[in-house]
Amino acid sequence: DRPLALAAIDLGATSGRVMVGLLHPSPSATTGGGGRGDGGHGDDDNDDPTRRLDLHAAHRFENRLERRDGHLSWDIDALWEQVRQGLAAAERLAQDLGADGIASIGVDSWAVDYALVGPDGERIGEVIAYRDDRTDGAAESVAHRVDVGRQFALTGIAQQPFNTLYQLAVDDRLANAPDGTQALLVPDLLSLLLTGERRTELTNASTTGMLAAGENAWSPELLGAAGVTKEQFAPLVRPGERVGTVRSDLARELGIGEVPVIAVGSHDTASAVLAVPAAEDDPVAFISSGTWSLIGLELESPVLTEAARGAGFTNERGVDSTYRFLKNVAGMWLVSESIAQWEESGARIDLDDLLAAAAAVPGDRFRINPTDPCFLAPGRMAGRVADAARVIGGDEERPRTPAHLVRCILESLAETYRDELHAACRLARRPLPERLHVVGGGSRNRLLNQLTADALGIEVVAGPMEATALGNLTLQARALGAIPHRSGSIRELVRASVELEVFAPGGTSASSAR
Ligand code: LFR
Repeated sequence: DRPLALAAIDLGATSGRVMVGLLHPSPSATTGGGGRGDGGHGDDDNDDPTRRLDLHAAHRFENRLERRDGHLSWDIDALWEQVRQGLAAAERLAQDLGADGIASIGVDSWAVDYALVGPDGERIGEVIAYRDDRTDGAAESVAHRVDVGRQFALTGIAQQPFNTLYQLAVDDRLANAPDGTQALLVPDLLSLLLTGERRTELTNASTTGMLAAGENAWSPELLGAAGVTKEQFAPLVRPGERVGTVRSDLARELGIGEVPVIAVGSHDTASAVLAVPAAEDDPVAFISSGTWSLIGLELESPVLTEAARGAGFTNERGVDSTYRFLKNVAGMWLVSESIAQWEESGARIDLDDLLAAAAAVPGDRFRINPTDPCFLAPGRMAGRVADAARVIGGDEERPRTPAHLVRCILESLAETYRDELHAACRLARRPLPERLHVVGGGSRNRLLNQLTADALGIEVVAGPMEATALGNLTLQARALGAIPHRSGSIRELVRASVELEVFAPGGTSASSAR
């Protein structure tokens, strides 16, 4: 029996990747368990706790913000070219690994950003990035139409300057666009390029700030506040449903099959939290740690109170009707943008060396507030962090070296995680959970994990690092019927597939056996 290979297209703000997930047939199926010779599709005989999904990188590439037509934008044509190369590489890799090629594809990326697509399917203009300053003042003017309390009560989404709602409200291209033009979120644009089908995936749709809380429908009032109609969006699709099939000309060109494109949690954070290796039930406490640190609780219903709004919390849709009650905290962005500044002035910085140096310098000297929107824009980050740093100990006025500055960032993050997790629990009326799961690229940061465990006084479970790709792939596996469609099956598969490291308060860490 051959393994089943699935491809995840996973785009982050600083890098993208096409990953292959390889799901081996259940051992019982290969020993001739009878009637299971199809590689494990479509029946509950696949409910085998020893099954694993192995991750293989087919293609990695950089992504960066660029100024185009006067706005910070994404080079979407370059990303599409990398995705195509990645899919061709994924097919070859899948075959080398003994599979029949890739059996399906799923796409996820950062949230909120969109392309305008004309009725002919051509993109209109650039994909402007959420860190662009065109939204300065937009939230305030939308608030004159629908006040902020009502916006939150209707959607559960925090009023962040970059929400699609505010981007659309100031998008002057819409007025001149031909009839039939639609806004497609970035993963939905890629799914359109792959299949020719237009859909709006639900988890990412929630980040627009226009989806009605608790419903799979737009809020007419907020569409109106943004100056758009529901016809300017493609029909909603739930994660796990099929978007379409890869266009035959594209399949031929890339040497891949005409395989299904499956809607996954196309908001990267939705896929990452799906792959939190939790055995516990609601509420699961998590940090999805990458460019941003998204910290909060996974819940079965949104928290729509005025107190939650006032505290800056949001209720984003998750896979399987879950809600992520969370706060956006500037995460590794603070470090990566500081490194960019040092490198511009000629330094060569290795992240691991920098983190080791940060661990070696004294702590408790400086603090910043990593939830302050002043850190949203790119540029001169090390300087801005040093300017913002408050002295809390020692006799230096400013963090002097990269190591001191990074130490300040990480200690500030750990304390913010503590405060925000406590706030989330208070607002959702839940006790502090026994452990906090940290997933994503930032979960490799051992100093930060330890500082977080110490600040919170609870266990920090670090990993998987590639949670977003794993959430994307495991949902495809379930949609194809290769793992059972029951609650918990995805997280079980993740737990069987990854190694985790546990950080206990007070300084000892332990690796888990698989
Ligand atoms: C993380 C993320 C966050 C979202 C921000 C902007 O990559 O998707 O969840 O708030 O980027 O899209």
